[in-house]
Parts: sequence; C-alpha cells; structure tokens
Amino acid sequence: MKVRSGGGFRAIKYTFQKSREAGGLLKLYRAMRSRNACKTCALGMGGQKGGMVNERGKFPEVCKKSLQAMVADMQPAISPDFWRTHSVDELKHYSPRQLEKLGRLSQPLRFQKGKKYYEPVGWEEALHSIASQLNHTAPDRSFFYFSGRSSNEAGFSLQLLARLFGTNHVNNCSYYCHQASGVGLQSSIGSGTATILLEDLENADCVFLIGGNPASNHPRLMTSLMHVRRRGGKVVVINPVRETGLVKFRIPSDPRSLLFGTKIATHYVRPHIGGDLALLWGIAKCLNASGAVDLDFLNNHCNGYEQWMESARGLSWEEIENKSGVSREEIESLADVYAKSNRCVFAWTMGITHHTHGVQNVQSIANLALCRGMVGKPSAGLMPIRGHSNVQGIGSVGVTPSLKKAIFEELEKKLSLELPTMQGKDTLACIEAAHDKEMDVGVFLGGNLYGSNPDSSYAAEGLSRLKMSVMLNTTLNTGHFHGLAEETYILPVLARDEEPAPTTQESMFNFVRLSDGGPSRLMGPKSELEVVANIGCRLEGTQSKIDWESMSSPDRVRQWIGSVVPGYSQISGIGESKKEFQISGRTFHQPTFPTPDGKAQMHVHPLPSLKGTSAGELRLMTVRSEGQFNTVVYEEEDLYRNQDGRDVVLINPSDVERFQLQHNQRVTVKTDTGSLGGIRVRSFEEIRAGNALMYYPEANVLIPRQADPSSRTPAFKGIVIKIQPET
Ligand SMILES: Nc1nc2c(c(=O)[nH]1)N[C@H]1C(S)=C(S)[C@@H](COP(=O)(O)OP(=O)(O)OC[C@H]3O[C@@H](n4cnc5c(=O)[nH]c(N)nc54)[C@H](O)[C@@H]3O)O[C@H]1N2
Ligand SMILES: Nc1nc2c(c(=O)[nH]1)N[C@H]1C(S)=C(S)[C@@H](COP(=O)(O)OP(=O)(O)OC[C@H]3O[C@@H](n4cnc5c(=O)[nH]c(N)nc54)[C@H](O)[C@@H]3O)O[C@H]1N2
Ligand SMILES: [Mo]
Repeated sequence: MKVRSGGGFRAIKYTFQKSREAGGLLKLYRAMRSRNACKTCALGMGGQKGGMVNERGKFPEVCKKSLQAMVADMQPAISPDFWRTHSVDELKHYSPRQLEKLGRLSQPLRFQKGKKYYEPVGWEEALHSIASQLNHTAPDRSFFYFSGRSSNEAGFSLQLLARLFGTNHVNNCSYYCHQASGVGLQSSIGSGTATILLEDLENADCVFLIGGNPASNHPRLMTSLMHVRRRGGKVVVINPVRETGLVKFRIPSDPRSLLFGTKIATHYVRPHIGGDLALLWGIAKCLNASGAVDLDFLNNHCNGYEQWMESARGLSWEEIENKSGVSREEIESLADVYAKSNRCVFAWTMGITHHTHGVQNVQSIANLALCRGMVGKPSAGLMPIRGHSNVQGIGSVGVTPSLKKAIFEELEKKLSLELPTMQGKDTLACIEAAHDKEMDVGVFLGGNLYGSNPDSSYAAEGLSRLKMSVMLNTTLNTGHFHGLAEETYILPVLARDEEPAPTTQESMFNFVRLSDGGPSRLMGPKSELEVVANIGCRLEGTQSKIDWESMSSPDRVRQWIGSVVPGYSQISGIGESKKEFQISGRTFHQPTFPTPDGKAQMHVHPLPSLKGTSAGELRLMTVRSEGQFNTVVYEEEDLYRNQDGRDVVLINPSDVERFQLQHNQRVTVKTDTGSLGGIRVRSFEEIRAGNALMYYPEANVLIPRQADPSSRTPAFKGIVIKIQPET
C-alpha cells in the first residue's frame, strides 16, 4: 500500500519491533532515557535533562533513527570465531546492512595484505604496532579523519595528538557535508553556524526549507514545523522531489497530528537539481522589483548590497527560468510569501551544499535573508540543518586543517612550543594524496571514509596504497573491507552512552550537552579518549610535550578546551557543575556581526548552466532513505518513497517513456567516472522530469571527484548520467 504521510502509527509500531531486538521495551526505554545526548542527528536531544527531551525541555521527543542507532549499539559482540571462518574477500560482498547486523566490535583486529582473514589481536599489541609504524612515518605523510559522532573531548585530543606529531592533515566529515554552509556563512556574516535557537524557529511566521528531507533525516524538526503551521505560519519547500513526509506528517507524540496528520508544506516548488541558485536569484529579482527589500537595514548593516541589487535587476527571466526550471509566476509567488513575512527562517541541507556551487548557494540564501533584515533579530535567521550529532562540536574544538588563530596561539603559549604551520589537506585532498602515494598512514576516528567518498573505486585504490590505516569504530562497515592498507587495524570503541566518564557534544543550535556515559555493554571496547591517550604515550614526537596519561580523563581534556577554544570557557567545570550551556557569540538577535566593521557582506554570482541537458542525459542526486544512517543501512526498503530495495534509479514517468524504458527494467547507469549495472528503473512521478534519484553509498562508484572550489565539498548531487538498458 502506498504510504501517504510520514511518521504516524508505523513509527510507533517500529518502536515495538525494535524493542524486541533490544531485549524488551523497558530495556530500550531505559537506554533511550539515559542522560546522554542523542547519537544521531545534530538537532540535539537528551543530555542532563534526560534522553528524549529537546532544547526547549519538551518530552517525549524520539525518532526512528535514534532507536535504530541505539538498538545497533545494544547488539551482542561479534564472536572471535567469526574471523576464522569469514575471509575479507567474502565480507567484501556483504551489504552495508549485513555488516551492521553482524554485531558490535569488541576486540582489536588486524589485517595484513597477503592474508585472507582479519585476526583478533590484544590491545597492547595493536597499540604498540600502531605507535611504532607512526614513529617510522614522516608526519606530513599521515592524515587524520574524524566523523561527527565522537565527543568534543576525543576530537580535541586526537587533533592535538596529530599536531604534536607534526601534521595538519586533520579534517572531518563536514568536508563531505556542510562545509559549504560554514564557508558561505562565514563569508556573509562572519560566523559559520546557525544564527538562531530552536525557539526562534518555532516562533517564525515563515520557514524556507531548501534541499533537505527532514521528515526522514531530522524527523523531530517536523514538530517545530507543525508549530509554525498551527500558528498560521508558512512553510515553503524547495526540492526537486515531492517528499511524502514534507507534504504530510503524523507526529507520533502529538495525538491530533498522529490521528489526522499535519500538513507541512504550504508551498512546494520543484526546481531542477542544481537549479536553486537561479531560483534564489529570481526571488531576489522579484523583491527588488516590488520594493520589498529593507533599504534601511541594507544601508546600516550590509556591505555590497548595491552590487547585489544591480546583479538581480540585470538578470533576465529567460536565464532564471531555464537554469532553475521554475516558472516566473511560481518564483513571484514565493517572493510574495517572503515579502509578507515578518519573521522568516531559512533552513537548508545537502540539496544546497552538495554542488560545485555549494558556497554560492549558501551565500545567496544569506543574501535573501539579509535583504529583508531577517538576520539579527529574534525568530528569524539562518539555519543549516547539520548532520552528525557532534559534527559541529568536532569542528569547534579544532578538527580542521588549519586551527582558528585563537586556538593556535593559545595552544602554542600554553604548551610553550611551536605547532606545525604546514598547509593541511581537506578530506578529498587526503584521498588524492594517498592515491599519489604521498601518504603512508591514515587514522580514522569513527565514520566510513571509503563509503562516504565520491568515486569509490579511486578511493579504494588510494586507501589501499597506505602502509597502515587505523579505524576506531563501534560496528563494521564497508570501509573495513575495501581499500585496505598494507596493515589495517580496527579498534573497537565504546558508544557515547557507555563511556566511563561524562563527555560533551554540541548541537546545531550551538548548545553544549553533557552525556553521562554509562556501564559498558561489552567487554573489550575502550573509550575513544583512552585509545588516543594510549597512542599519545607511545609516540616519540608527542610523549614529552604533554602528559598523555592525564589526557584519558575527559575532565582534564575539557580544561584544555575551555582555555583555548573561543566561546567554550564554560566547558572546564561542566563535569562537576553539570551546567550545559549556549556557546557565546553565535546566536544573532541583534544585527551586529563578527566582521571587521560589524556589517554583513552580500555576494554576487554568475549563474551556472544547468547540467545534464543533452540528449540521453539526466541529472542525478544521491540521497539517503529513511532506513539508513549514512553508510550504515538498517533497512533495504525506503518506506516514504515506496521502494522495496536500494538497487534502483527513480525517474519521472515521462523520462521512462522518453528513453523507451519499462518500469522495473534492468539498466546500467553510467557517468564519466563509473558504471553500475543491474539497477531497476522505477517510474516515480514525485521527481521532477529530467532528474534522477539513487541511493548513497551504493551509487558512489558513479560520482566524479568534482568539488566546490571554495569549500571542497564534492558534488554528490547534480551528476550527469546516462541510462543503458540491459538485455
Ligand atoms: N535517517 C537519517 N537521518 C540522517 C542521516 C541519514 O543518513 N539517515 N544523515 C545525517 C547527515 S550526516 C546529514 S548531512 C543529514 C542529511 O539530510 P538531507 O540533506 O535531508 O539528506 P539527503 O538524503 O542528502 O537529502 C537531500 C534532499 O535534498 C533534495 N535535493 C537533492 N538535490 C537537490 C537540489 O539540487 N536542490 C534542492 N533544493 N534539493 C535537492 C533531495 O530530494 C532530498 O530530499 O541527515 C542526517 N540525518
Ligand atoms: N553519494 C553521496 N555520498 C555522501 C553523501 C551523500 O549524500 N551522497 N553524504 C555525505 C555526508 S553528508 C556525510 S556526513 C558523509 C558520512 O561520512 P562518515 O561520517 O564517514 O560515515 P558514517 O556512515 O556516518 O559512519 C558510520 C560508522 O561510524 C561508526 N560509529 C558510530 N558511532 C560511533 C562512535 O560513537 N564512535 C566511533 N568511533 N565510531 C562510531 C560506526 O562504526 C559506523 O560504521 O558521507 C558523505 N557522502
Ligand atoms: Mo552529513
């Protein structure tokens, strides 16, 4: 049966199903209610107010993926025997879902090229070998990649270890995610994160939701959008796909919404993939023409607005319509909604950042917000909807190639030494350097670098040229079997709610939470912090520079963070005070910006031509289903898009006809980078004609290594494909 709304009773039923896997509802409920920050997205939940409580103190707040993540962590350990009977070649063919379901990692594992199997090794042996390889490695031939699941403490500590070791090749998954938001916002308002609080969002009278599918990926945001709608506010969705849950959502914790459903979008516009920039400029053109811009605000608080106005006026409607795929009338109607709003929030995700013009997309969103004075007052502003639960914190505490000036200077002063000043590489550049044999060692704190990369075959080749890779993980993923180095170590770590001592995380609203940790569910894994400290103690270059033994205590690491990271001073005492806090200087309720003259900057852009318009071509987006979390797949089906499997390419019925294909026909999808066979064509009327949808990470073999020049975020959306029938 076709699913016509997001959330609802299905979500509740799912909770009961999942609780059986977790050993009972009570056990799962206790785990979910423990005082730990939610493990999944960066919307922020839990912490000292207890699990399932949001930043406004509202209970119960829960979503399917937070249950999935919890149940995955509650799995038993993979048995040591498993590794004797399952070869790497065999496990290479396991799907992400099969790998995840094998259970928790509980012993350090080693794989050496030429052998068939991973072998369990003791912690002592693993750490000793890792340190001795690092001791024989030139620091600039090593790189450190961090996922956004780890704590601030582990992130800070490992990046410090990398610097003391001598490398700045330190980066995090943000380079594949919201880096374009950080760079775009920084260049516009001098600050790289959301300008608002959760309550600002709920009090807005208009929300623009651009290039995101929060019904699946940030389901708790739907409660906020419901509040906006109930107060008579507008929700404008800009997305090439009509996503079921953005049309109607049944919020399980709200009886009225659960029974009758809540209509989310008041306006739903479907541009072509990559057409947003033209669309946003089209709205700007309308606002200029109708005199809806706030000239006083522009004059007092913005630089570059004259050029912006001139650019908007100079664009032709023909260019705007062709490059966005949206008609002038529709664009005018959106401009009208915005012109009538007094408190507007602009929110966006990967549909905006995953393009070679990602930064320009973000800048033009900021332009729109600024031109009507919607940044720098309550209940209005800019809101990148961040991904991983602590991706923002990881960036704040220094997991970036070059450290913020303030952190760099304070660290040098406090440690009385010189930190490396070499140019650090971003994530994609590290993979390319590995491919060019310029790297020997990669250390990965969480994540799945292989699985999240564009051009998977190239990524595997690059990673396999390393002498050693070290991966700190909780469960298995495809990166443990593809692109293996001469020697690969997998180190099992504790999840956030199993840590022996409290750790902290930062939400996308710049709120720092304290997670209590909890009893370890398994024998064997160590805390991330302990592993880092252990390696630190053994590294020749680093051991004399800091007391690494003390660095296994999160309290000690927090003292460091508090004394060197801007806005984070309150973290030093949080272990004792338990007082969670808002990072200072990041929320803008006044229009004074952290730029040299306190004014925001507006930017102008040429509009990129629409890709994939030649005969036989389509534009592809690679996206998530609601049954996965990034490279971890929990369910093969995509309920909301009514798909029973992931080996599919979704195209509009008119394109099925245009290419003389049949629904369910097997095809090969091709790009200049790669091809993927055995894919089923699905006729999917929700997607705008001329565009196609496939699932990440399976489709990553198709994705070129083309990145936005200023943020270095790859274009995971907007890829030109051709579809070839298989006979
Ligand atoms: N359940 C679940 N939740 C998650 C994750 C997960 O994998 N699963 N991942 C987490 C992470 S790390 C992140 S970054 C976020 C990601 O959250 P999203 O950004 O919502 O994730 P995507 O699946 O990449 O979805 C992109 C959406 O953008 C639309 N889109 C694609 N191309 C374009 C375009 O050119 N223009 C516009 N306007 N729209 C476009 C797609 O139709 C889709 O609805 O979610 C986080 N939360
Ligand atoms: N084609 C395509 N590619 C994409 C995207 C896309 O939309 N399309 N999206 C991009 C985006 S937005 C992102 S963020 C990246 C995702 O990139 P990553 O963050 O690198 O990948 P994940 O799949 O989230 O990582 C999952 C692994 O993290 C480990 N893990 C989970 N919890 C913990 C923990 O507490 N500690 C530690 N140490 N490990 C833990 C588990 O072992 C799990 O296998 O992928 C990017 N790649
Ligand atoms: Mo992400």
